[in-house]
Amino acid sequence: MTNTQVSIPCSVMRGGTSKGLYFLASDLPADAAARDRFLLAAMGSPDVREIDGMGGGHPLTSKVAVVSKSDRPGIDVDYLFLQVWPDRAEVSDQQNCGNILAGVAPFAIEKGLVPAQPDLTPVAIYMVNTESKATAFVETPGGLVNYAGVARIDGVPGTHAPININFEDVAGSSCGALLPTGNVVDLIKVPGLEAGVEVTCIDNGMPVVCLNASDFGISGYETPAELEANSDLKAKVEAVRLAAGHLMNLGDVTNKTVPKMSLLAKAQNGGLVSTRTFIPARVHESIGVLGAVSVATACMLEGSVANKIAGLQTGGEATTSVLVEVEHPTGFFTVQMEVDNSGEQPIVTKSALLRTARMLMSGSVYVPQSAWSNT
Ligand code: NQM
Repeated sequence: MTNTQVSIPCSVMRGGTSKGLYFLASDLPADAAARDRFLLAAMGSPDVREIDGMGGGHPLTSKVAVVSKSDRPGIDVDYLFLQVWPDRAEVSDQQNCGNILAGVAPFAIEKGLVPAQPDLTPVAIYMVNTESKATAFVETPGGLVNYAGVARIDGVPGTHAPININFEDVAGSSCGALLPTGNVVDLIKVPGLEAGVEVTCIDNGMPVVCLNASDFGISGYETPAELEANSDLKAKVEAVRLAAGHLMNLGDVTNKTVPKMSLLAKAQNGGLVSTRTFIPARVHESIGVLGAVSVATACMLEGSVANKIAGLQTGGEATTSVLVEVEHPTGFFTVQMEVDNSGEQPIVTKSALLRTARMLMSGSVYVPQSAWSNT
């Protein structure tokens, strides 16, 4: 604390392929508007470089986790995810984030919200944004969080301790149904695509629109920078997104970070499908966690845009466990899925995946006095 600045406790963590500020809810203003004003100042938003704050000038490094002890039965902690827009004075709670989620369990143990077990500590997390549950497993030898190990995730250099995460019942968590439009495929017509483009709108933890990259005149193997430089493509993708938002029960999504737009192509490196994902203004350097779960689920649904590209045969045994490798600009994202094939369409009953996370800094974040009101 100084005469002109206010500081509050904060940790900086890498969660999966994202990075953000982690707070205890009790340290932040209770009032949402006061909290958001504080977070914008802490991140340095609005400014494309976020130079006067902690943000990294990209949506993937301008994220916040708000964590508190939970009083829900069977749940250890509540996690609220907040996206701070780098270039707009806006904080959004409209989406969840499975990457930042990876840091929540170690943070909760470090901050004493969850007692560490002798070797491995399971942390049951209620994801406030989507009212759904995840369980993360953190190595805690001797009762201390271990960050070192041999687990590798694409998009992050080096190896770290594994954090396995299980999701159950995340279908329809933002849109109300796995297939929010009621269809496996819809046709959307926008300027420049007057004949219509086939889409699969899906929400298995993250609202995603699956598209065939070739329908947009691209290969689907371009780099994120090449895609971001293609203004004609960006305009078409955004027009389809705005139309899809209404069909997916999300209303006007002009200022929302969902749905994500995943342009798919045949896998090139032995995976199931290749992805390039608009999130939605920037292109993801890899793919979001729940975004990958939703794309992988779309691959299972017979006749979907993703299924046709992946060429996946569905059906067979009543319940199967499948390992799905989703390709992205910097490698693979592997999702383990349990699938119930007894109905007309397969149902994903459980998904599990590997992330890593690391505490980078723990201390205080400073904001100008004018950005703080503790109400
Ligand atoms: O889909 C980025 C990320 C995400 C979201 C985004 C995520 C998820 O990679 O669960 O993790 O799609 O905005 O952090």
